[in-house]
Amino acid sequence: MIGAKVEAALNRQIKEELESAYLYLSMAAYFHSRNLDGMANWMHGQAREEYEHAMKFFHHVVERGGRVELPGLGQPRKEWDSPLSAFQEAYRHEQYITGEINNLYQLAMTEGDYPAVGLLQWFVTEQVEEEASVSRVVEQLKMIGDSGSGLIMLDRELGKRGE
Ligand code: OFO
Repeated sequence: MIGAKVEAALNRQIKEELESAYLYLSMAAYFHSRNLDGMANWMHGQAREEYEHAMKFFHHVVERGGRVELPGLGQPRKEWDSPLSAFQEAYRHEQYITGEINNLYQLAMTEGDYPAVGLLQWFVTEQVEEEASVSRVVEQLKMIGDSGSGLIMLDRELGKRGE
């Protein structure tokens, strides 16, 4: 049986993961509006991963005899100044989520909840990859600067995600 504190914290994280999916979907819509369909594709892939993350927490709570709660999601931002500023926000968001995962890990340790620690260990590792993949795109966009052809090439590459 899951303890009340960890149950509440994992429920909060389900919302965070779904809001992450929502944010990335909003970024996908922004990229479609800029005719950058490859970047939109990359964000759709990201949103799907976030949904899967939410489901990992969801099923953990259910399997441990807890009760999943689904409060309303916040409305994500809709516009960005440039592809770079959108990806920079995605990177900042991942850093924020890493902090949340680390806090959850700490809580699960303090509560002696080892099944949750096991689940969170997966997320600790996943966050390293999440940050690295977004940071890579941010750095490439910085290199591209104002080059339209560079942007189109990167858009093509990011369009291959999930192929
Ligand atoms: Fe769920 O990793 Fe991104 O937010």
